Amino acid sequence: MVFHDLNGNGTYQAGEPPLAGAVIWLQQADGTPLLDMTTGADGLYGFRDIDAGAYRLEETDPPGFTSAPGSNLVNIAVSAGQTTAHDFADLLLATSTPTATPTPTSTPNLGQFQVISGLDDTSQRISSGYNDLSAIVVRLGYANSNQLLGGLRFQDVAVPFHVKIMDAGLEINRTYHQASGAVNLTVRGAALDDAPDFQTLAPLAMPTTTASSAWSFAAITPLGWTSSPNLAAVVQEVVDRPNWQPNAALAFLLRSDTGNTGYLDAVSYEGNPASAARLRISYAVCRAADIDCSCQVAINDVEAVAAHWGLDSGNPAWNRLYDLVSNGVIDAADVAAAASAWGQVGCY
Ligand SMILES: [Ca+2]
Ligand SMILES: [Ca+2]
Ligand SMILES: [Ca+2]
Repeated sequence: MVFHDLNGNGTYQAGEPPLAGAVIWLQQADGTPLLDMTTGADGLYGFRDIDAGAYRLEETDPPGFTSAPGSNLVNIAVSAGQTTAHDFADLLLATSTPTATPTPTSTPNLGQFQVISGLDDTSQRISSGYNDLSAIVVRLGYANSNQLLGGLRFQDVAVPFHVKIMDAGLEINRTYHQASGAVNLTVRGAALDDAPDFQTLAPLAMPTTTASSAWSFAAITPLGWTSSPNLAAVVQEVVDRPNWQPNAALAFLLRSDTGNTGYLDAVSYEGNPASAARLRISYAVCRAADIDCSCQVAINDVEAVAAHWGLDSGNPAWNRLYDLVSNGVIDAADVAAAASAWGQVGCY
């Protein structure tokens, strides 16, 4: 018989319910299958007219049940003219709770920043190079026969290295939008560890991130504060730079798409500091060994550390990310540290 082992002692007691749906295989002693049957509501199974000899019985648990380790496979001896009985004791599977998807973090860290200097916002004409640093607006789009490259720089961006950027957005306060058309921008970050102001390095001279995001404005539409689409990929690329340090400056470059025929104006720091551009970033902090910042330390993280074994800080492929036991070289201690963190889940 197959029964629900209510008290978990492995043997049948009166009152323990029989189980339907268990599949019992009769096998030769070497495991070769001979016969099978599935239990009904009475939980009973049986095989008749078996030659004397050594056999095995194997149970497949009915749905929702499990068995003590090793108890699903038993050796039995059948003697001529005798009946051999074996009961399979099954246990109710613990009600499965939904598998928790690793949650990056329940309360993301949030940083909010604003342009705090007139040298930190500007509009540069792409063909002439004229850099309009001290205007009372940041003009974006097409004007004066030039497509424009806007620059917005934020100081003291208190976002640590090796974090997962969940969301990032620019906000500008539009005061004017020329009626002639939509303004479509491509937003990139300055690919710099600590971007200087736009007098020191004009927007056109700044290297840019590979990641970009489109930001489009319909003509006119309500003016005032306007938020960009999610720029997480752009910000991620900058804070993943091997030498990014928290409280460095982060600059954005807003390039007019070539099809633009009009422009919009956003308030600059010179126009009104309270209405200067803003940046908000929400992020999760990853465990040191969670190399790819997936909020879970998995085999790929251990492999990533191992793949850099032997590198020291003088090597161009060096990244402090892999130097878990910080001594300037990726060695066995770093791989061991990653391996011992394997399985840890979560970000902060
Ligand atoms: Ca300015
Ligand atoms: Ca990971
Ligand atoms: Ca090390």
